[in-house]
Amino acid sequence: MKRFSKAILASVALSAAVLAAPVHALTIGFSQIGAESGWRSAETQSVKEEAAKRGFRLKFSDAQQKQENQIKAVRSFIAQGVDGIFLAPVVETGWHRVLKEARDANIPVILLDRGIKVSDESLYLTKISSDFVFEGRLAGAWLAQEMQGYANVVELQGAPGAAPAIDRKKGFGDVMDMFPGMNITASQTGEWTRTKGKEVMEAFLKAQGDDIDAVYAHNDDMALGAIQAIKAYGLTPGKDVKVLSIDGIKAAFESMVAGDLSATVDCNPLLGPLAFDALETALAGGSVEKWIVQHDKINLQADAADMIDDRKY
Ligand code: GYE
Repeated sequence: MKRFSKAILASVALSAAVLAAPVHALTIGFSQIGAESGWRSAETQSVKEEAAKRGFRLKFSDAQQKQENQIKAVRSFIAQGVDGIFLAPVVETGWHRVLKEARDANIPVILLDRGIKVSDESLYLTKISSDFVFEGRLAGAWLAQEMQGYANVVELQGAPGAAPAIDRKKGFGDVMDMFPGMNITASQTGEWTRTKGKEVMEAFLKAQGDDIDAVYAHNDDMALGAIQAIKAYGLTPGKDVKVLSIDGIKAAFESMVAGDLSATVDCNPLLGPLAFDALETALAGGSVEKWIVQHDKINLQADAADMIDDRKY
């Protein structure tokens, strides 16, 4: 009897162990551009938190702003047989070959926060991003009204070749072209960072000084760097020079509360939930829109104090 009960106990224990074994956890490879801005760090955090929440294994790669590192990472994810790839493409071009390798391996690729230029849209499942041309137009419309149609504007562009830099410049320029009194007197990349934004603004001030009425920065980090340069030059941001940017990060709201930054256009970085929703839909055989567009609005200095506690990034 004793031997018999031991056998039963052993088989019960074995089946309990088998039942408790985790179902095959899905794996996602995430090729992130880097950590150049507060916005980018918020996006990374959103994806990592959502992966943990949904029980995905996450393979994360920081490309340090280099496309060749992103291509290497995507190839590595393919070789490891991941179930899906998230790619935040640092520039618009040069993706055809590696995305074809992912498609040939039947691995869905989701573009996060930026678009790419490819002739064959079947190379990626979907793009989850804002409409950067709209953001630029919204920024331009606010500035033209704020300056009553007359201002010398200097522009701090994002990194060359990046979709948001190209499109935010286009959108803003579309509106400036409607106002003969609004002139972009200088435009240069600040590479998305505070340090470079400050450096470029110092050069603008050296060249144009008090003639600068406004600064349009493609992201908050460059705007905050420019504000440091404006103060060091002896001018008062928000009074002598209006500073306007895009992203809507917490530090931008703090700057608006302090009276420095005048306005910032939202650009949602919390794309983790949307990205995993799209992937899970595709893996279950469902269809996904080619562009899951995020809708943005402008945030003004006068409202910042009431809004800052509710900001999610
Ligand atoms: O505006 C900037 C980041 O791709 C929308 O990249 C993103 C941009 C964002 O470096 O802060």
